[in-house]
Amino acid sequence: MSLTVSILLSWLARTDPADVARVESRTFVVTKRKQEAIPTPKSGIQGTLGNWMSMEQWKAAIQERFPGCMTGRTMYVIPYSMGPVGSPLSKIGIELTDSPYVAASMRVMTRMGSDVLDVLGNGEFTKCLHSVGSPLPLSRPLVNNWPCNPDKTIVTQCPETNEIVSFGSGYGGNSLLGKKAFALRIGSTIARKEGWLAEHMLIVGITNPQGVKRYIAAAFPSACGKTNLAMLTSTLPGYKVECVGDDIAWMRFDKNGVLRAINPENGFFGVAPGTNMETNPNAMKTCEKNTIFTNVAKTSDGGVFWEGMEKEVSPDVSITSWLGEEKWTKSSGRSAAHPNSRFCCPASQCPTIDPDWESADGVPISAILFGGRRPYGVPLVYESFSWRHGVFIGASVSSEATAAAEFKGRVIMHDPFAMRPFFGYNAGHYLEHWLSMEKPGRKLPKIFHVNWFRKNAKGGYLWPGFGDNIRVLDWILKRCEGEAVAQPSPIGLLPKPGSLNTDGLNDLDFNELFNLPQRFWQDEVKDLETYFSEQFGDDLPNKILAELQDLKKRISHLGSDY
Ligand code: GTP
Ligand code: SPV
Ligand code: MN
Repeated sequence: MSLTVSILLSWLARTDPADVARVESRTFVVTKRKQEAIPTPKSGIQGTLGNWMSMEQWKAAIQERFPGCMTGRTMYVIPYSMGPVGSPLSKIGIELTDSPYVAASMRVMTRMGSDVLDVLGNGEFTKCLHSVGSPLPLSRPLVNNWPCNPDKTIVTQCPETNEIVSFGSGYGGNSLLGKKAFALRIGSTIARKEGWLAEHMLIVGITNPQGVKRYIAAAFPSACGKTNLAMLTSTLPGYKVECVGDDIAWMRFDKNGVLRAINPENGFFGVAPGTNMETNPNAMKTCEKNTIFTNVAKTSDGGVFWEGMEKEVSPDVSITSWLGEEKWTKSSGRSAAHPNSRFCCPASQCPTIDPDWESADGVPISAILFGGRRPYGVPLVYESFSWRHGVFIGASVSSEATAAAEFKGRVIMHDPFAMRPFFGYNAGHYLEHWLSMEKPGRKLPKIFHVNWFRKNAKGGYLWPGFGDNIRVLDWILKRCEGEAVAQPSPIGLLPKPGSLNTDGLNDLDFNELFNLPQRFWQDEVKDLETYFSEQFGDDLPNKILAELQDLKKRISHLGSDY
């Protein structure tokens, strides 16, 4: 594959089925002291808030893997900027890789090229080293022409030396090192030092029918709807929704106390399945050209296909699945595209890209949303009582496991701030950092929790989602304007009856969407008590524990009809 060709046309990459997602169990933060990297779990408990490696283990792991690992391959040297080249908020990295797929994808996802070196001069940059770990001649059979080395895969970040070293996987966040490894893991450590926030959040601008524009940032775990919310097409008339970013936000308070956000990325690496002209027409238009597809299916007329595109392919084309199965049909029982298949395309191609998406100052954030896939008990939307309660809500985020990492099944997993796989330092210290943002003179954004994924007894979604999520954003914007459309409940502020615009939604079961089953919330609190004490141990900030105790007291008053 040649670099120039791949950015003019679209390209379909199919990976070795052994290399299809981030590998959390093989991702490590390297520090001198373990407590810097991860909280100390209760004794006998396996920690889930990241993995730590010592400097010595790291050096040994590199020594074991890297000598000779690029033999016979081309090494690409990729200078890149996270954030617009030369902006004071931007950071520079240089990635060495032996994967042309990575070089081409980084060209889309970051600002890459020699102008980055001009800006860098003798300045500081994050050193990124990546190899697919498959020197020539091959010692392992090549599957789908996708070299990788799953047995030896590791993704390591060392904040103290400002280095990222990744081996064995060519996939997504494992190899496009500007994304999760730099912008979140290394980024969060720099942010803590410098007093700002590096977050797993989309950024979206919404202009209401009165012409008032506000920006919202939202943290949802992987495959929980960030890209979709960032590119939302409103089903309510008169709203304009514009996209600043779909995955990562770097945010800092300016001298006027306003939280301002930039999207450090230059492209979207979006989940393909489920994306179509009804759910996300903007994403479909963004990936029409100059796109690198990974693990989607292809059609006999030269197009792409994935689950959700059934209405968008002509019935006379034949489909080749991501596994290369020709004349694929649904009756095979296997999916055409891998559930974590992706499109990688330039943000500038998004029809709703915000005019300020590259603004050096960032955009002002009025509200922060947390959310996840919660099939039971968690209402469509609620607002925090305070910043501190909002940080508690962020710390309590849970979601059904998804295909974006190696987990199997539909278990509900804790994912504080949607950052569990991406913390670059001790998650307890991270919560402290968030709590410390509350300072006099700052205009703190309001904090909300949303859940598009509550289900009815038959297993169907109670809420239509996608473009109809504007109805929830509309309520949130009203709250930002100070409108009295909220009423207290034990878990937070809920919409007052009639304040959520549900015009035209006929079969909505409002009670099922908003009720707070006491039993569910008692279990939720119990589970959080166990989770916080087992996983964060002494690193849990007292204020978070106090919020949990307050919630426990409040839900004891829950009646059966809430
Ligand atoms: P990552 O890129 O992995 O971080 O995921 P993401 O958070 O950007 O999620 P994305 O927007 O790609 O959505 C993931 C899946 O959830 C897709 O299959 C979507 O079609 C589906 N989805 C997104 N928003 C909604 C919604 O409002 N309702 C429902 N039911 N599904 C949604
Ligand atoms: C995610 O898993 O949150 C992604 C995909 O956006 S990856 O870049 O592989 O991390
Ligand atoms: Mn996404």
